[in-house]
This record gives sequence, C-alpha cells and structure tokens, in this order.
Amino acid sequence: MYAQMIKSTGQGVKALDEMDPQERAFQERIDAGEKIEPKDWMPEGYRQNLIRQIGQHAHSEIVGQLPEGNWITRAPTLERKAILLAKVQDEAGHGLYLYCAAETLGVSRDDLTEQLIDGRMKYSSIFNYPTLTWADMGAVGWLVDGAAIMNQVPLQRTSYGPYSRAMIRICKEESFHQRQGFDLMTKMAKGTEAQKRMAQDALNRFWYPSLMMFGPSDKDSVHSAQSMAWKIKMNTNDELRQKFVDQTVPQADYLGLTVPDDTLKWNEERGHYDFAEPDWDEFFAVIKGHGPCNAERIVARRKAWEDGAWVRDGLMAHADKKAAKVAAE
Ligand code: BYC
Repeated sequence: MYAQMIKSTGQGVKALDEMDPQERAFQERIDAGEKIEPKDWMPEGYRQNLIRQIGQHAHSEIVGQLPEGNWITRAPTLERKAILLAKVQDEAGHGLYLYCAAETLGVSRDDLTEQLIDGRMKYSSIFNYPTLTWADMGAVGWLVDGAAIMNQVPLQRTSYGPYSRAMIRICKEESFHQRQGFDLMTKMAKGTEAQKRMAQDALNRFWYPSLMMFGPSDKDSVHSAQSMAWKIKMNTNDELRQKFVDQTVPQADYLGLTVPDDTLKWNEERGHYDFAEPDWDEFFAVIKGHGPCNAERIVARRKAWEDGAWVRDGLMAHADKKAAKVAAE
C-alpha cells in the first residue's frame, strides 16, 4: 500500500501491481510488519540499500569514537573520565553489532572498512567537526546522541531482523549517553560565568551540524521513498529533524542557553517550532570530504586498520592451522 502511495508522488518506487510475484510477496510481508531474515529471498536493491545504510551507520559509530576519545585524558574528574571511557567503548560495541548485521547480507567487515578508508563509503557528517573544549563533550552527548536516538528509536522496528535487533541494544545504551551529556551540560550551564560561556559556545557550534545529521531536506533525499517503502527507514529526514527541534528547544531553555537561531519560534497553528534550516551547501561539502576534520578522521582510521593488520593476519593463520588440523582428523 505504501509503495503505491509513493509511486503517485513520482519518486520511482514500484507499485504492487508492477512487481513480479516474488517481489510482490516480499513487499506484502513488509507491509504486514513481518521481519526479513538473512536467508529469506530479498530484492537485490533491498540488500544493497541495507548494506549502504547499516555500513554507514557502523562507520559512524567507529569514527564517532575519535572526537570524544580525544578528551578521555583531559576529563576534569575521575568520575567524568570513567563515564566518557564507558561511552566511547559503547560506540565501539555499536559499530561491531552493526558490522555483524551487515555481514549477514553477504559483505565482509574488511570490505566495508576498506570502502570507508578509500572514500567509497560515508559516515555521519557530524564527526567531521572538531571538539574544541570540554563543554563539547556535553554538547555531543546531549545533541549528537539526542539526534542519534531520535533517528534510531524508530529503526528498532525496521524490517530487517538483524538490524532491528542491533538497534534495540544500541538504543538502550544511547539513552545513557544522552543523559550523561545533558548532565554535563547542566553542570557547565549552571556553573561559573566561564563555564556557562563554554556551554553556550558548544551549543552554538553543534546546533546546525546536529540538525544536518538527519540528512538533506526531504526534497533532496535520494533514498527516502524506496527505503520507507521497504521499512529500512521509518520516517523522513524532515519529520525527525522537526521532532528533534521540538524536543531540544525546551531543554536548552531549562539550561538557560540560547539556540543560535533568531528565527526560532513556537508556531501555535502547526504545534511545532519554526526554525532555520542548516546551510545545505556546507552539508554537501562535508559529505563530499571537505569538512574541517574529514582528512584527519580518515588518516586515523587508515592508521588503525594498518596497525592492526598483524593481529588479523595472526588470527587468520591460527584459524587456517586449526581448520587444516580438523580436516586431517
Ligand atoms: N552524514 O537520501 P538520503 C551515531 C547521505 S549517529 C553523511 O536522505 P538516507 C553516533 C546519504 O548517505 C549517526 N551522509 O539518505 C552518535 C546519501 O548518500 P549516498 C549514524 C549523509 O540514507 C553518537 C545522501 O546523503 N546514524 O552513529 O535515506 C556517538 C542523500 O541522503 C548524511 C545512522 O547512520 C549525514 N548526516 O538518509 C557515536 C542512522 N545524511 O549514501 C555515534 C541510520 C545523508 O547515496 N541511517 N547522507 O552516497 C539513516 O537513518 C539514514 O541513512 C540517514 C540518511 C537519515 C542518515
């Protein structure tokens, strides 16, 4: 049914009556809310689109460790250090669940990593911005993890079983991440004048990049129509961005901070905030590799991949030896 609706908007999604019987049966399972599992038949486009989205998501978790990892040694207290360390470790775990989910679609983690480091795959634009002060750790937790949760909670209901199950675990941990960020921001915003200035500065720098996390505006989104018909994606980019703004503005008010948008206003009729769009030219430049930290992030990932080669080789040599022994027995 959804597929038919989309077709009428001219976004290139096949209607049920245009599908061959196998494809139609697949779409009907999706429309009925069934989960698709790795051994089930699936259209090649579904498989490829999932690999793209899950792979990009996994890379985002892994690259996302870098801006925060940068502050572990400089955390102001033992407690803050332990919290940040746990959060960064969680991101590594999220990356691993997601690489495992992608592997069920027939792509290896090695392939995905190579595509990341040679620029064929993307990761979230947000991680190409630097973390300049300790308050940025609060802003990342509050805004970046807040935006991530807004996007990921609906993905718990996504149609692909392994992705949906990975998202359930991830969302539990992301809620803790968001809470610790808001707690850190509260301490800064209610602290000394200098701390409050740092908190405001972090909000000023992270507000628009956080809005960009939801992807381009719906009119420029390439994948939304088909991804939503397949329930790879549950909401449009603009829907989630609006929900994020509506949820976050009262939190900024509570903190006594000002969202850096002069046009921000509650719209009684719509029941939502009106807000300024991010600079989309900047967004497209960042995802093409021209953000402030793109080069640095890829250098760090390439170095980690190359430095770890001996571990992978060693494990494979052991696995090969073990397999040969089993074969000989
Ligand atoms: N950054 O057709 P569209 C996290 C690309 S949080 C970079 O709307 P789609 C974390 C898009 O890939 C972040 N690229 O795409 C938090 C496409 O290019 P390609 C990770 C972006 O996929 C805290 C083109 O623009 N979350 O992990 O329908 C700490 C057109 O866009 C971005 C996820 O990945 C962007 N922001 O919608 C640590 C959630 N936005 O691929 C870690 C799962 C768009 O054709 N992903 N592009 O070359 C999704 O929900 C969707 O993929 C998106 C984009 C909403 C992000």
